[in-house]
Amino acid sequence: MTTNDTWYIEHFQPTGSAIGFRTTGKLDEVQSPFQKIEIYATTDWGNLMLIDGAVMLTTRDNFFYHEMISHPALYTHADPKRVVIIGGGDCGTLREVLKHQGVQSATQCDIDEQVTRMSEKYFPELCESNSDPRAELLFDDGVAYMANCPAGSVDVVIVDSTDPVGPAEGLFNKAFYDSCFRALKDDGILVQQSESPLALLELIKEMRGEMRKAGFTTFKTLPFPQPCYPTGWWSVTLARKSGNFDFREGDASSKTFETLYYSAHLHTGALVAPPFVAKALSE
Ligand code: AG3
Repeated sequence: MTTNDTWYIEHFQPTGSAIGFRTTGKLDEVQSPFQKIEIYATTDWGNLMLIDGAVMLTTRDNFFYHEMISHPALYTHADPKRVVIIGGGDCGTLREVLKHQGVQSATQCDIDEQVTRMSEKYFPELCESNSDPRAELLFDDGVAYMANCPAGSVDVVIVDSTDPVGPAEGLFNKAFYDSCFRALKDDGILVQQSESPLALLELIKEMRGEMRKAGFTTFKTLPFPQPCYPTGWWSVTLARKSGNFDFREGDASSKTFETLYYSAHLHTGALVAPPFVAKALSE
């Protein structure tokens, strides 16, 4: 062990813990009108993207998050054709969504074009589906985009945002969920990244509360490992107007595209909340 290694460490105040990476240099930095985006090269994790100091993704482990924010919702919906991604500027979620042949259109609406420009440069594999004719990339305010979506026009809304502070704050409240509810068809699904269930169960409860106020009635929080995020354990929360979270298990088992973490069995497992989570969320 040497003492002069350089590390990027994200300190996480709510849990008094940190996640860090050994870096070999800073590759880029841009201050956009919305946030500061930085890219580091690491010794073991490929490239690392930070937004305002918070780890967004690494080359090595982004697949956990991008697969779990996409496939459970898409295999829960009976026949998803029209998908909207709010945030997601690195395009990793878009790539997973477009693996589903039945999807006819996927619109990604991120407020910050610089996130996509950085991803194209430093995470090109995540952007490989950006030129798919079904993909639409918008750089606009996601709150306004959802508010203007025609009623009943969307099958799945995916909210792939940063933490609920700064530009993403408006994506965690009733007003935004009202728009999602309106835009979704009756059998539609809203799925949102919902932070660490170890650290922020209260936040997940509040999110669900706001979703409930907007009219959603059924909820499911799926935990999964995410080594690069605080506590190493993360979650997505699914919400529906009505209906359960049984999924197209046969289709998921016989899928013809590759995934690194997601599988029908992992999906089944993720539907089982650990007792302390189930208790806190009264599931
Ligand atoms: N979504 C970011 C989740 C928040 C991470 N939080 C943190 N490191 N404090 C990332 C976008 C990936 N498409």
